[in-house]
Amino acid sequence: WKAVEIARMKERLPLARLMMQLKAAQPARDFIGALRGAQARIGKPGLIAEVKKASPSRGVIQPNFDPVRIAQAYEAGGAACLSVLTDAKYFQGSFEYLQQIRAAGVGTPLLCKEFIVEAYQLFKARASGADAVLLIAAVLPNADLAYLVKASAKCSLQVLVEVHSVAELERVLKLELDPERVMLGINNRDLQTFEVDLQNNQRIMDSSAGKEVQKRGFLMAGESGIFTPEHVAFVQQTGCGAILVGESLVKEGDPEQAVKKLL
Ligand code: IGP
Repeated sequence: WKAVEIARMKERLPLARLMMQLKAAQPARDFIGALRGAQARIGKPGLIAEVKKASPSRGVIQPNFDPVRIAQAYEAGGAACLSVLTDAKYFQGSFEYLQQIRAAGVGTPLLCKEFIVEAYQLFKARASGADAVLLIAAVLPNADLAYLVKASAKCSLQVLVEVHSVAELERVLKLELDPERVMLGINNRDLQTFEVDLQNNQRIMDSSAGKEVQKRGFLMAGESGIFTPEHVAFVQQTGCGAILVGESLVKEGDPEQAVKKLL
């Protein structure tokens, strides 16, 4: 195990070099603001469209995967923000996709979709052009969550904190999070069984913790398993002002049309 860890560390850019890249990065964009703006404009949840090649539950979804083409198509279709999977192990993603999309001049704010457990990954995300990062409550104890949220703010990253149960939302509520810099997402896919259940979205939003986060002004996103305009309407009526959609947009040959059809 140690040997594997050491090999992995050696692949890493030394911290000092990464910090130089971080300093040279273009200023971050307002991810949450873009979603709120879209929501106000179209009267529907702001769309975070996901650039996704493969997933553990579905295998390769997009065989001729071209991240820049997909990102540009999502933007042309009217997505408010993009999510880019960078996790290599389970999703065949890459930080290079983020860089390429940013370098191609895509203007919508970008979320780095990575299993983040330490600050190094935040620096890497920002240096690669991300404007926001995902932090998953299920894999982070509250002390780590609090630390990573603070560290994100220090490098100008906004945060999407993901929960998939009422218990996790109650835990997250105990942290003092700022609704201007942090939004919350409800993942309707069970990460153990991969099953999707949109009722989960309703259950969590209707719980007292769900009502409390809405009262505190957090932008809420419904995530996973959203395939039709009816699904969008369902998630919206639970109180979500944003949605995160991957598979149903990537599966279609024409991602621009897919976005237009969904909204
Ligand atoms: C998108 P879908 O079912 O539309 O492809 O789901 C997104 O919600 C999903 O990719 C996701 C995810 C995650 C992936 C949500 N949370 C955490 C990896 C890690």
